[in-house]
Amino acid sequence: MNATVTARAHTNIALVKYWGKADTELMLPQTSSLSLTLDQFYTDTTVTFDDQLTADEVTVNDQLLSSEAAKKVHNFLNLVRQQASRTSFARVTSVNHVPTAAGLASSASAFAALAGAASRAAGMDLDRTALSRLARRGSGSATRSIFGGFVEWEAGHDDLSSRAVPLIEDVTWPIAVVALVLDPHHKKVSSRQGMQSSVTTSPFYPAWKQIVADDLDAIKPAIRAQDFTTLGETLETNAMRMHALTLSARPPFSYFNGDTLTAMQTVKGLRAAGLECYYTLDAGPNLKVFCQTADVSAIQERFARQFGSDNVIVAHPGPGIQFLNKA
Ligand code: 2P0
Repeated sequence: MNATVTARAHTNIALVKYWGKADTELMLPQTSSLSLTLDQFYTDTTVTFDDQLTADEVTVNDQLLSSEAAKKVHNFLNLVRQQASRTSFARVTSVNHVPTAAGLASSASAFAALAGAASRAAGMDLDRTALSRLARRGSGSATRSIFGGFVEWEAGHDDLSSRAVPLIEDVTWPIAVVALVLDPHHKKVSSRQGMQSSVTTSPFYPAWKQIVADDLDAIKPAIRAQDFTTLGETLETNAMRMHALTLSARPPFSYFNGDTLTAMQTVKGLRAAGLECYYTLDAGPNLKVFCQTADVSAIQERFARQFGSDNVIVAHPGPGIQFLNKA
């Protein structure tokens, strides 16, 4: 009897970024990182191992992937097969739930959901710490999406010690993230390439490692104390310092576009007008603006006027991995 398992994992936004690997095979990061799991963006993935299959079959959003496009998934399934002592191929069906056309889908939710569904379908019963270590092998940021709320990925020094630890899973702090879709297209420089280039060519990289350590020391007590100003100032500065690694790489590159800079100015303007909010952004131009829920309508309205209401999505803290069926 082949088990079919469906898992749901939400994406996360890093407040203290992961930007560089120490070990590309084991996917060990150069530094720890810290994120907030979000409720609005998630992936549902169903996996069945089937002796009748002659290759892994991967469907994403109703489209069957070519073997080239499915390579990362196939490599990940090889790892699961090895750990579970299984040989059969798998049928993987994945649906990304993103409120608008694109731009915010993420390898974090994808590999977290795949780790959960594939490991259970292969007969393993991993706890969430072990699941976070497995998800890490698919994509670094997926390590953190196993847990809900505020999550730290402890860098560690080997496969066992590099895993996610929840800081506060059930977030009662009334905060929100206003996500701006400024360019829904695929990024030109992948995170994987971008961070590798930053590690090997930016002269600022050693400073970045110290920055992350200091920012983690500042942000964890701020989260526990619900100190929004320290949280916001730390996450905004951390994001800009991460992006300074791209600008200082050789050759230099950037994920910003014109709208990114315009939206940053709007955040500053909102702050000057007494609406406290702070931005962060990842390996793409789309800004995510942190605010307190009391201010969210006014901030959402401001950005809707600027970029169109379809391009403004409000998210809140979200849950960790869920299994939707086990039969
Ligand atoms: C993060 N990012 O901490 C950082 C900030 C993007 C900017 O993790 O190579 O898709 O699969 O480990 O996880 C995006 O990189 O890269 C990312 P891989 P991943 O969220």
